[in-house]
Amino acid sequence: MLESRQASWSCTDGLASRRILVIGPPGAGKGTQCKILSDRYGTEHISTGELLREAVDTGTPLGRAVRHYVAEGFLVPDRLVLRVVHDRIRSLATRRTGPVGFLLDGVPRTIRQAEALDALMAAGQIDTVIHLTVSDSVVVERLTARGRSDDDRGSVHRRLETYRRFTIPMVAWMSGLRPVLAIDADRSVTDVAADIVSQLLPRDALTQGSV
Ligand code: B4P
Repeated sequence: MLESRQASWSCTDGLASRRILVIGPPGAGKGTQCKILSDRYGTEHISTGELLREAVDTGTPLGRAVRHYVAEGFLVPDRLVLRVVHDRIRSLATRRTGPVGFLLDGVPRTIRQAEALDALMAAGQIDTVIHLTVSDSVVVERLTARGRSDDDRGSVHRRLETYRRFTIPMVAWMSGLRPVLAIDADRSVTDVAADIVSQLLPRDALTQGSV
């Protein structure tokens, strides 16, 4: 279990010490928004999609094990994703002396992943969950325009189906444990980012310009 070094966060460091989960369908803009927040507040960005793609590109044993799942748009088995997340959070915790904050992008996607994350971080250690929502037609439009190797129509439809089958029930389950902040991601990148920031940071911090 990751030690409980962060009882609360302070608005003086904006979002840097907070533990924020960002979930949503493929193409909702999880990576896009996490990059904006990370650049602006220095919060560590941990993207399971990026870590898995890196492993595939460099041909590690993990990469060879997950290549087919990522390319076809299937969920990578929970135990492999959880190992990746566990190792990355551990390595952050050993590199940092202060509170360990992060934006966890694209995980959890199943109830099992959510349970394992809670066990890893101890109760209360995830302080915010952001759920980016967007319609299927917008997802298909964005991803076919992006054209990444796993963005062909078949893969995009499988990813949407997987999201409906596993991630939506996980969001419902998680909502029973902690607040889940639903953000309409069918708006411009800057509007979505402004909405997230205004919901995450206290109004006084925003008006005093301390963030
Ligand atoms: P991800 O890497 O998480 O998926 P993604 O499609 O890149 O989604 P994201 O929401 O980050 O989209 P982005 O910001 O890039 O996962 C890829 C694969 O990894 C999965 O299919 C799965 O196989 C595996 N995987 C990852 N995590 C896993 C887990 N926990 N368990 C099991 N398997 C896992 O935005 C997409 C496009 O839209 C970009 O071109 C962007 O410029 C554009 N865009 C973003 N916001 C916009 C906006 N507001 N307006 C217009 N365009 C926008």
